[in-house]
Amino acid sequence: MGRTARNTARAGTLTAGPGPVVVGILNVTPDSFSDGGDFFDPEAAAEHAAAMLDEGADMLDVGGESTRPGSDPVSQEEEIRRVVPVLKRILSVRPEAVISVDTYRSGTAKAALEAGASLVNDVTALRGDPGMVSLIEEAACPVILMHMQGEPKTMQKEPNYQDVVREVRDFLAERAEYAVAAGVRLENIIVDPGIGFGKNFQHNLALLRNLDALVDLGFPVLIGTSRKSFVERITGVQEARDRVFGTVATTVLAFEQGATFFRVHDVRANRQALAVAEAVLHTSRR
Ligand code: HH2
Repeated sequence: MGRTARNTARAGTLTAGPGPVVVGILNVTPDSFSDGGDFFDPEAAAEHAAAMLDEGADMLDVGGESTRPGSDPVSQEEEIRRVVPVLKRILSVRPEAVISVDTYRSGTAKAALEAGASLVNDVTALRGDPGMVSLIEEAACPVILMHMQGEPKTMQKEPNYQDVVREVRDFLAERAEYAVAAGVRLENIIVDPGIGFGKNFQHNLALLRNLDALVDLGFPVLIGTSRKSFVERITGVQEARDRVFGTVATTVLAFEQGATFFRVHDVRANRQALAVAEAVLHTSRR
């Protein structure tokens, strides 16, 4: 078995397990909302990746394009140029690392999988590129299907729902059905409500309060709340890097409702909180 197949199998183990799975965020971008420019240099990126693994990350999510509200897309060539050297560098020092590539472009996903990535994090849930679903099916790798209303450039202008929880749940169920109809294996699907992606403050809170409705779909649920602006709205903390305590609260609440994957910038804090939450909840179940 080649390295990619081995790492894909390892990613499958994370998907099948009870969790919690801590996903360390690595943005190889000049403009991400909280860490833009910090890890744009491949060496700095690889060092940060190793640090997150040492702090207890189970996997890493590497992205080459910011999808923050108002952001502009980059070209596929540029995205590949940012992501692939970093993947190679991380895997040369940490060959066992499970890495997802945060992209909706099949060309970038293909290049990343060839470089040793194990799964794909698609914020468009396979709507962004018609070639993505067949790539996932052929690679037999896990895929994260995320809900987003609109697109990053304009998504925060006027998010609008009748019933945000029901609409997000129905969307994720439909996207999972689409993937399965195209041959993607059920056990390779992870779903994500897409906190902050075409959602206002109340929408985000409603989703976090009712995550169990998404867990009921039967797929592992990933949650991405890390340092996001709803934490600022609640706490008044303007500096994104300082929103770790608020983020940790969301991690614990989401874990209690059955979320499995936690996409975070601050690995150490979230890992520690999850260890405690896990111990308490497991004890109380006995
Ligand atoms: N959030 C961001 C990016 N990718 N992927 C998933 N599946 N879920 C998320 O919630 C999610 C995501 C935005 O956060 P970040 O990567 O820190 O910022 P930016 O998009 O500015 O790079």
